[in-house]
Amino acid sequence: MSLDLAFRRLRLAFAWVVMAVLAAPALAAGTTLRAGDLMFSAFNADEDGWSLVALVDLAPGIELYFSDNAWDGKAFTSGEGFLRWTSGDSAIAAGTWLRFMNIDSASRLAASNGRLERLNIPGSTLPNLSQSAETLYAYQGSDALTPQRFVAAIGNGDFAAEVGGLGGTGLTAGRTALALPSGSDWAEYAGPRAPRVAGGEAQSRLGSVGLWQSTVDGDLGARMPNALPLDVTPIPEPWAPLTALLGLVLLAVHRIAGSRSARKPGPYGSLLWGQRLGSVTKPF
Ligand SMILES: [Ca+2]
Ligand SMILES: [Ca+2]
Repeated sequence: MSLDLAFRRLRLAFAWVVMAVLAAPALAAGTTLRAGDLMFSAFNADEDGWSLVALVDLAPGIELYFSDNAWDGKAFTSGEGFLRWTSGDSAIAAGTWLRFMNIDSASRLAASNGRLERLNIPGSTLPNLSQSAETLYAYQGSDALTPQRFVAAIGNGDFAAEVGGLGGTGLTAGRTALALPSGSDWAEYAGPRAPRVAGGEAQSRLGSVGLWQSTVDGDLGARMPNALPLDVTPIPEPWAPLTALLGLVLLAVHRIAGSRSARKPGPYGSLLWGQRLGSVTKPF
């Protein structure tokens, strides 16, 4: 391959990289969620409620299921409950704290955004958070019994198989699934909310139990979670501007070399870097 051709290909490759960086969406959007797009941010077994924080901008019409039944790797066991949340007609900005409260009460059950409802499914009963051996899942699917995308989980039973494991969910403890200390009846993320943190970093922080506060006793049923939004403004990758700058420098050098070659035709003036004396330079 001639030096000229290699140079052209290198310049084209840089152009593609620069365009890809500039065109890449910073955050996911739409009604289909990925693991970690929503993360648990508070858990209250005294109130029977929890909160989630959105790490991406949520389009209107999101549908999400919750269950405190145990997932055995292929299906949910029975005996506990199922809920469905629909986000409504409004978009929800990344960083928003979403609260789900009093889920054990048909009359007081509510959500800070959208609509929360209990589902009557044969074999299931009342959803009710326990302060031990509990796992709570958030997921999307064709119905409550058919999860297709697990989004997040939280539990105080170390995700043991008998209380609800992570097998087959695609969730990872310490990342998209949070294992609270055994016996926790109240817990809340207490780590940084600002300055801004990129979505992936926020997910890592929310999944790190070391950044949570928790208790194993007392009645904290009336305790409100801290709903201060999490600043998840995307931070550009540090290498992106460097890549763009390098591409521009390369382009400028290439054009200068081509210009000099065109102005000084001769046995030496038409040579580019590394070309042997006597080779032919093609203008470009
Ligand atoms: Ca359970
Ligand atoms: Ca339960």
